Amino acid sequence: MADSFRKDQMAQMILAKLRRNFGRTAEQATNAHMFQACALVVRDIMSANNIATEKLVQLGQQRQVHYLSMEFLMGRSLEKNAFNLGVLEPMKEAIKFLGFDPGEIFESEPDAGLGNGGLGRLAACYLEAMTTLEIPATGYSICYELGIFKQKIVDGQQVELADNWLDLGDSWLITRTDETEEVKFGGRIIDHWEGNINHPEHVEYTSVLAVPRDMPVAGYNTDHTNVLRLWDAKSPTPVDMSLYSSGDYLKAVERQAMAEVIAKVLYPDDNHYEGKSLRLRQQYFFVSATVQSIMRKHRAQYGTLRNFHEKHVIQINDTHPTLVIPEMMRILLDEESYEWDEAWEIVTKTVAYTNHTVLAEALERWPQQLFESLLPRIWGIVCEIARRYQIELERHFGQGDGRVARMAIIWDNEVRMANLCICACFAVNGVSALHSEILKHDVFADAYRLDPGKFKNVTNGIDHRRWLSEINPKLDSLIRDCTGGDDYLLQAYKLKELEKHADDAAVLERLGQIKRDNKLRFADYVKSESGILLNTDALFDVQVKRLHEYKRQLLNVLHIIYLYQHMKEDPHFDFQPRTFLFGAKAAPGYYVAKRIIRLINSVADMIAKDPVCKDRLQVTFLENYRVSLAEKLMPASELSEQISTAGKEASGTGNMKFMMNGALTIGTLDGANVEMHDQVGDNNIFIFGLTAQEVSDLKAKGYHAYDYYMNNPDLKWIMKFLNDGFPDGESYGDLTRRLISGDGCPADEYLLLADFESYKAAHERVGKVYRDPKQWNRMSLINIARSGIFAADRSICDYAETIWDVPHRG
Ligand code: 26Q
Repeated sequence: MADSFRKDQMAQMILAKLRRNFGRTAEQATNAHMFQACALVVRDIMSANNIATEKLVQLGQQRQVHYLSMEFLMGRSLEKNAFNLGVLEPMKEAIKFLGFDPGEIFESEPDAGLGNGGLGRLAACYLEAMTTLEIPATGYSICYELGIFKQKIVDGQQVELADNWLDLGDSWLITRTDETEEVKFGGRIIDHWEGNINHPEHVEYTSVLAVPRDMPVAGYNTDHTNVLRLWDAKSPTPVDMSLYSSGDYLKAVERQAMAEVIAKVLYPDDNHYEGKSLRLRQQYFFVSATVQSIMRKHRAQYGTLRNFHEKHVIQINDTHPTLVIPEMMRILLDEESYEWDEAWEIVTKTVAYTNHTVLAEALERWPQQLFESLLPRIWGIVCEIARRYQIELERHFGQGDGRVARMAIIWDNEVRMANLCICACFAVNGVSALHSEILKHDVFADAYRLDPGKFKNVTNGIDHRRWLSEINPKLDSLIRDCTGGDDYLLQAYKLKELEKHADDAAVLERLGQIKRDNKLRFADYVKSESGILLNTDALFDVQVKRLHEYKRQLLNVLHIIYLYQHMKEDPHFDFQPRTFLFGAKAAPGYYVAKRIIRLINSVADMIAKDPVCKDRLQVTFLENYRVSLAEKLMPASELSEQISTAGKEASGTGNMKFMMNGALTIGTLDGANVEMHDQVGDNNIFIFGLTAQEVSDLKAKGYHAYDYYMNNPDLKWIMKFLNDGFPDGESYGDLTRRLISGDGCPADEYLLLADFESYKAAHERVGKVYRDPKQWNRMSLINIARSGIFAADRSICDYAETIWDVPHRG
C-alpha cells in the first residue's frame, strides 16, 4: 500500500517537473525529458537533505573532509541516487505508470565522464562511501565541459570524439553564483616591506571567476547528503556589444575565451605527465577557488583561521592538487597577516597526500619558467618552502649529500610536486599494501627514513552497492537469500556468510545460472549496439582498463596468437573455447597504445573470418569502454585479466569489481592482486609471473629479452607472425622490435617475454578448472564471499581512523 501511494506521489512530482520545466505532458515527453524530470525530482530530495546535513555539521562544529581531485568519474547518477534514497522501486513504478520504460530512461542518462580511469573512479566511489558513513565531506574538481573523449573504432583504429555530457548531465548541477571566487593569474609582485614583514602586492594580473556547480550525492539508507563541487570558469568581463565600434569588442571576446578555456576539457592522459600550461592553470584554478571557499566559510563561522586544522582535513588525490599547500600559505600570510611559522603549522596539520603511481613518467615536475610567470606569488612561496626544507635536510644529512638533491622541491629549474607534498603533508599513503611498501623502500625511501611515521597504507576499495547490488540484481538476491537479508549493503564483511554454502550444490548451480543469464544479457546488448554475436558458450575472458604498456594488453594478445597458431596446426587441439573481450581507451598522443588497439582489432578480424576458430576462439574489442559499459560487463565476466608487470600497478580497482561479481582472476602479484590472493589463497586465483622483487632483481642483473625470444619457439613464431602481417594488410614489426631489440629504448621494458611461459601455463590451469563447473562455481563463490574487504566503506573507515581522525557511522 505504502509503495503504491509513493508511486502516485512520485508520478505527480515527475509530472510537475515535466510541466514546469519543459511545458509538456507525459504524452508529449521524450525519454530525455522524462530522464531530466526524474533527475530533478531526486535532486530536490537530495538538496533538502543537504541543507539539513550542512546545518547539523555547522551546529556540531564537526571536522570536515575535503577531497580534492582533478577527476571524479561519476558515471550515471539517477538509478544510483534513487537506490540509495530508497525510492528506486516507486520511481520505476511511476515511470511505467506514465507510459515509459525505466531501463530506457536510465540508459538515456549520459555518463559524467570527468575522469580517465582508476584515480577518478576511486574518487567517485569514495564520495559515495563517505556519504553513506555520514562523514561531512565535500569533493572538489573542475566542471569540464568535455569529459573523457568518446572512442570510435574506424578501420581498427581509435578515433576520438568530443563528449558533450552537459546537455542532459547538468540536470544534477546546482549553480551557486553567490559563492563565486576570483582566481588570479600572471602579473607581477611588488614587495612592500614593513620592518621584517613583507606585504606583497599582486599587480597586472588576469582574473578568472570560479563559479561553483554543486552535484549532490546521496548516501545509502541515510539522510546525510554531501556534494561534489565542480568549478566552472567564467570571464569577469562580460562581452559588451556596445564595445563593438570602439574596437575593444574582439579583445573582450578573446579575454572571455581565454578564461573559459580553463574548464573546457579534461586532459585525457592517464598515468602520464605533460608540462602543459593549460593543465597548470586548471590545477591552480580549482585549488585556489576551493581553498578560498573553505577558508571563507570557516572564517564566517569561527571568526579566525587559527583553529582551521582542527575543523578541516584536505586529502589530495595524487599530486595534481598540490598547489593547495602554497595557496593556503598565501591566504594566511598575505590576506590574514600570519607569521610564516604559524601559517606553516596550520597548513601542515591540514593536508594529506595519496600517491597513485610509481611510474616515473607520471611524476609531475613543472618547469620553473612556466610556474613563475603563471603564478608569481605562488612561485615565491614555493621558493621559501624549498629553501627552508633544504636547510632542514642539510642539517639532517649534511651538505652535498645525494639525498638532499633527491628530496629537493626545486631542482634543475623544475618544481617537483611529489617532494612538495612529502615535505608539507602530515600523512602520505599508497593505495595497496605492496604499493605502500614500494613507496617506503624505493620511490620515497629517503623521506621514509627521515619520518617513517608519516607513511601509511590505505588499500583501495569500490562502492559495492553500485558495483554489485545495483548492477547484478540476481547475484544480489542470491546473497540476500544466503546471508539472511541485506545487511551486507552496509556491512560488506557479511558477504563472508556466503561461504557456508560453498559446498551446497543448489547454490553453486544457481550461481552458475546467474552468470549464464548475465552473459546472455550482455551478449544481447553487444548485438544491439554493434551487430557482433558473442559466443556465450565460451569462457568470457576480459581485460578492460586504460591502454598502457605496463598493463600488458600486448601479453594477452601474444597468448591469443599462440592459441590461434596451435589451433591451426592441430585442429584437434583440446581447448576450452574462449571469448576474449577487450576494452581500452588510449591517450590520444600515446602512439604505441594506439598501435596495440589496432593490433587487437586485426587479430579479432582474422579470427572472426577463420572457420577453424568457429565456436572455439573469438576476440572482440568493445568500443568506448566507460563506467556505464563496465556496469553491464562485470556481471557477465568469468575471467579477469590483471596482468601488469609486478611493481607497476599501484592497486587496480577493476580487479575488485570482477571479484565481487564472481569472476576469477588471472594475474600477477601486483597492486591489490596481492591482497586478493591473501584473501582467497592459491587455490582460488590463477597467479603467474615474476614477483615485484624478482622483476627488480632481473632488471638489476640485466634483462635480455632477446634470449627469451631465441630460446622459445612459440615466441619466435608469434613475432614472425606479427612481422609478416595480417589478412587486413597490417603488420606490426614496430611492436615486435620494441619487444626484441628495443627500437631505441630498453627492449621489452615491461618483461612480457619473461612472463610469457608462466602466463601460458596459468591459462592452461584456467581451462582445466572451467571444465568442471562445480569447482569453478565454488571458486567463484569463495571469491565473492571474501571480497568484502575491498568495499570502499572499509577504505573510508581506514582513512577516517588512521589519517583524518573523524568519526563515522557503523
Ligand atoms: C598528470 C599531469 C598532467 C596530465 C595528466 C596527469 C595524470 C592524470 C591522471 C597523471 C595520472 C593520472 C591517473 C592515474 C591513475 O589513475 N592511477 C591509478 O589509480 C588507481 C586508484 O588508486 C589505482 O588503482 C591504479 O593502479 C593507478 O594506476
